[in-house]
Order: sequence, then C-alpha cells, then structure tokens
Amino acid sequence: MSDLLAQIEEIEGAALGQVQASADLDALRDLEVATLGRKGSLTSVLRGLKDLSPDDRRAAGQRSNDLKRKLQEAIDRRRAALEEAEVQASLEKDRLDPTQPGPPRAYGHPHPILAMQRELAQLFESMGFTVMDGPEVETEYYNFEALNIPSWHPARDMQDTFWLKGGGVLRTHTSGMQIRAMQERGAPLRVVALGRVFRNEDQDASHEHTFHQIEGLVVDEGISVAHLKGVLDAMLQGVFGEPVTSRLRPSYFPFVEPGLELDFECRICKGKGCPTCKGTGWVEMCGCGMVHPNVLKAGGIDSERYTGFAFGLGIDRLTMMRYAVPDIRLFMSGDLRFLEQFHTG
Ligand code: FA5
Repeated sequence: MSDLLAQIEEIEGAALGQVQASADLDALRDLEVATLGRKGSLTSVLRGLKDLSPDDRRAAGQRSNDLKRKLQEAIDRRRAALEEAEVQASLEKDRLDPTQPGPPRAYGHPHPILAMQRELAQLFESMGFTVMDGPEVETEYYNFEALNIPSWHPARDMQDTFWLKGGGVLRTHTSGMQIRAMQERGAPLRVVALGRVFRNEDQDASHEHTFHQIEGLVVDEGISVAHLKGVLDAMLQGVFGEPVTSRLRPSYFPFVEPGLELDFECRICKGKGCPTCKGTGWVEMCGCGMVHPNVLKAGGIDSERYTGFAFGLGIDRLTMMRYAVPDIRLFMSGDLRFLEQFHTG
C-alpha cells in the first residue's frame, strides 16, 4: 500500500511541474499520454489497486482519482493557455491594420476638354436646357441643306469638309443638331448638343482638324437677341466664375438672320491687347443669331408663331481661355506633362 501511495506522490510531484513546463501543445499531448494514457504512469498505478485490501484500495483509489482529476485540469488549463499564445503569435506575425492607408494608386482623370464639356452640360441643365447627343457622321442634309446651305451656296466653302465614301460627312459643326432637335421635340424648345466636329483644316495655334463645339437652341414665342445675350453671358460667368465683358457684332451664317458673333474681353490681357487676342483686346468665341425662318420650317416649326436663337461655341478655345493655354494642339498631343496639370483629384 505505502509503495503505491509513494508512486502516486512521485507522479504528482513530477507531472504537475512538467505540465507547467510544457513549451508547446505537442509536448503537452505527449505528457498527457505518458501519465493519463492507457499505458501511462498513473493508469498503471491504478491497475495495481486490485492487489490491495478493500480499505487500502478505497483510500489509494480516492487518492489516485483526485490526482487524475487534478492532472487533467492542469493539462486542460495549460492547453488553453498554449492555444491562446499560439493565436496571439500568429496574429502578431500576420498583423493587419485596416486603418492604414493602402498603397498609392495611379488614378486617371478626365481630359480638360471632356471636363469642360461636362461642366457646360451641367451649367445649361441648371438653366433648364435639355442635353442632346447626335451622330458624328452626318448626312449632307442635316449638316448643310436643312441649314439653308444648298450645294451651290458659297457658304459651303466656309467649312472645308471630310466627305465619306457613300455620301456621309464628318459633321463640320454641331448645328445639324438644331434640325434634329426641332424634328424630334417640336416647339417650345431649349436644348444644347455637345461633341466632336471635324474640318479639313491646316492646324495652327488656334485651329485643329478635330475640335469640339456646343450648340444651343431656344425656340419659343417672343424669343429675341436679348435672350441670346443673357444666356451667353450667364454661361461665361459660370465658366469664369465672375461676370465677363462681352459684345455681339454682326456676322454671317446662312442659318441665322441676323447673324452675330460673340466676342469677350481677352482674359489674358484684360482687354489691353496681347498676342493671344492679336492686339484687339477681344476674343472671338462663338457664332450665333436668330434662327432663320427657313431653318425653323425645315425643323417642322411654325415660323410665324415662333422665333428662336442659336449659337455654336468652340469648347477647345473656351478651355484655352480659361487656363491660358497658348496652343490648341496641346490638347490632342497626348503629352502627359501637359495633361497632368489638369489632375484635380
Ligand atoms: C459654326 O460652326 C456655326 N455652326 C456656329 C453657329 C451656330 C452660328 C449657330 C450661328 C448659329 P464657326 O465656323 O465660326 O461657326 O465655328 C464656331 C466656333 O468653333 C468658333 O467660334 C471657334 O470657337 C470654333 N472653331 C471653329 N473652327 C475651329 C478650329 N479649326 N479649331 C478650333 N476651334 C474652331
């Protein structure tokens, strides 16, 4: 009996210390097997109980069961502590801080002409205009004939044209949209149409073969040049963020009567005269006028009842003025050193 108790005490003395000393889960599992396992030290002690007297057996049995429970509890506690330490170690190793900013990414940004188009569209929408889209490949009818420019008319020479095989034409201006708008929507009408236009033109600092226009058209009862001037001045104020001095002067386009040209005071020299405004102090910005009755008729509108104004503005030149860009060709140069100056993000 005393032998057995001595063995139990020895196991207790050694094993409890070893549980605490187990450095990892594998070592702890080995210890568990070596003490409490089927062939473990405590198990084999228990097997010896059968040779004892009933009283000794009860006393030694209780003692060894107490130890078994104590050991099992100590092992379970140690296991939980080791598992927790393992989780902490792996969190430490694969540390993720979701509040850290990500690596910088190279974002693109709208081309300055596109940004200006969007701004203009928004500006006119805020004045109650509808924004329309139309084809870049036009028919001769919409680009010229319906605009009071028959094929024999010398005004055709004002816009040198890219003709396509089969009779189509790369639109030379956005004015064809006047007819499409009137035909599609009738009167009263308040629309703008923006987009690319094309001319067979020699390039220089203010001329491109591919550029952008915004066409405006208002048709209603009692529309006058005063409305035209008011809308164009509101547009200039919107674009430049302050009132801009402008003037209307007579001009000629077959699809308006009277025909006018809007100039505004040169933003670079404030009207004093500089190379950009060719010393005049004024910059020519858009053709405009009162819609010719023939054009209203081509659009299916009663020219006795309704009048209208129209304008066609060069968006590239407006953008040049806003940012003091000296040469229109920079826009299509693809030169990122130029374009990245317009990165606002
Ligand atoms: C026209 O295109 C007429 N359709 C404008 C119009 C509309 C008049 C409605 C009356 C009523 P013009 O050819 O002048 O007109 O061109 C209008 C504007 O486009 C010019 O004032 C200028 O700002 C711009 N523009 C013309 N040619 C070029 C070019 N080659 N490169 C860049 N911008 C140009």
